[in-house]
Amino acid sequence: MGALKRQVSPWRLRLVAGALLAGVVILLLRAIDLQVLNRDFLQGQGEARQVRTIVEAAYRGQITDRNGEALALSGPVETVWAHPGELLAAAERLPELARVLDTDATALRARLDQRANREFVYLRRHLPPEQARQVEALSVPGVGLLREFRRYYPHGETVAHIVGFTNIDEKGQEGMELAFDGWLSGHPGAKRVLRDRYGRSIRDVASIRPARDGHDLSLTIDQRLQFLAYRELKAAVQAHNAAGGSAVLVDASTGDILALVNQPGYNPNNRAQIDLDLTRNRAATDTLEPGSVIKPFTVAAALEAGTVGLDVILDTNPGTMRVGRHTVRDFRNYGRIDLATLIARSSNVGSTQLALDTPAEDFWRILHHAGFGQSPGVGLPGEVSGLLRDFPTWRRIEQATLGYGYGLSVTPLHLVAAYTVFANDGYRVPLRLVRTAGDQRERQFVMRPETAGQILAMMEQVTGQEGTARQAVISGYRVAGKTGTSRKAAAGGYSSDTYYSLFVGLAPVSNPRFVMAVVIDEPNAGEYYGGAVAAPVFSRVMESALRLFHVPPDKLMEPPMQIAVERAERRS
Ligand code: 59J
Repeated sequence: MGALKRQVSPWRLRLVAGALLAGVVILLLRAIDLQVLNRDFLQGQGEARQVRTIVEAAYRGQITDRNGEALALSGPVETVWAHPGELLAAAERLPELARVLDTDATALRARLDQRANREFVYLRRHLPPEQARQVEALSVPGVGLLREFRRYYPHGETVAHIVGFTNIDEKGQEGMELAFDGWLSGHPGAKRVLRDRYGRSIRDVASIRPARDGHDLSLTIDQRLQFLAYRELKAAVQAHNAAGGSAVLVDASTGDILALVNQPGYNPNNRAQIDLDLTRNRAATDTLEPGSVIKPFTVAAALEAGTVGLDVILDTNPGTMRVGRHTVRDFRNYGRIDLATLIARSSNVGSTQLALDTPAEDFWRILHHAGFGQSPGVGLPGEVSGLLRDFPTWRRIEQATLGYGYGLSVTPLHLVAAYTVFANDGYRVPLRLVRTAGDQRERQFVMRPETAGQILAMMEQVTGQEGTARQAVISGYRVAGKTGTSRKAAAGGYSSDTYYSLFVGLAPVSNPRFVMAVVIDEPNAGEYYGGAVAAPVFSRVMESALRLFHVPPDKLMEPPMQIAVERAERRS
């Protein structure tokens, strides 16, 4: 058919060509805009999906005992995290992921749905490396791994009250972990990494800030003695059905705390089950009225002030003494006694006479310099100062009861620190728990060397035939110390059936090497005298310490033992 040639007018042709040309120009301009002018912005947008800033965990320092034995250390673990959006986009993979993580797929799904518009969510923290490799092998989109550290306490319960523990983020919560958190923790780093679409890091893009590792902390503890003290204290608390107890063993000349234990205890590796009442370091935080273990200071104050001479004979008849409306009682009537007998038998009446005859200021000064009412300065969290009232406020009855250990409050740490005086010619040695601490504090003068030596000799009689603590003896070594049995303070006075049993002592007498305090709280199985309940713990742990440190014996062994040794020597 004859085509009807359509007439295209030249103006129209030009119009179309012009429009096409304009289109090309616009496209070109847009291309230039994208490729050149807006390039950085857009490229950044694209990469934002792949580049992540991640935290680089810092390595937390170890806590060790004095011989380098690890008490707290951090091991590498892997934490699994996810980008909820990306992972939900691959929801069909959730069941296999849940299986490797030991969780329920429905619960996992719910968790992700709840957090769908976040960038980061933990799926499982602190996995062992083998399990983490399984997660990695699945290559599930949106799932990533993060290197972290987990704290382990190889000696568990035995040293828990000293070391303390961290939370899941390795932040110190108790003990040295808390007190030295800054020193141990270091500083976490941050870096930018490029991730592939499975959430795996492919390469580091930039380090924003490198992780700075924490420092190690070396304690004065000897873990071997710590374990022995733990075992003996626990056995005694159990045997006497007691509410609790503490024992502290120190090096007499350096003040180094070699063992410090409390009952009840806890396992720091079971973080989820830690009962806060069990974490208290009673030796540093719990005060008590010390009772008779104060008497050596009462006698010392009387000698120092010149109230009495060394050869004084005190008349304690009839075994009771009235002070105002209060009656001071002895266990039985000791009659006329010298100072050594006062200590050996533990006369409340004799102590009261000395305390009342000594000027308050002189008595106060000895107690104050011995450290009572002041912080022991060990640096344990919650460490308390106890209470010793200033002498100008003392009433007569207070001065009397202070003489046999009531009306002041102390911790076991105070007692062990105070008794270093008798091992160091009258100077108190400050206690320490950290070996790296540079600030060596000065010794405190408390009493003249002669007085300290005289009291030490009296305290040796406590473990003698006539003393209250035959059970503190150690074969081969001379032992000095003081027992105490104190009724616990109760509403409106003193309980008639709950007690603290105490023993504080040192050995060997000829050149004291160790000082130890033992406190048993509410023994409840019949026996409750300090000599029967606390002294045996002292004796067992002290004997181990003397032998472990090869301290030369200073006492002839009892004949049967001597004969056995000689026989053994002849045989070899
Ligand atoms: C005692 C006290 C309480 C406080 C008394 C212990 C007082 C007192 C008010 C009766 C048990 C008891 C301020 S006893 O530690 O004298 O260690 O081997 O608790 O006296 O006036 O049924 N210690 N203990 N006293 N209070 N107030 C003796 C003594 C001591 C022994 C034994 C038996 C008390 C020899 C204690 C021990 O030296």
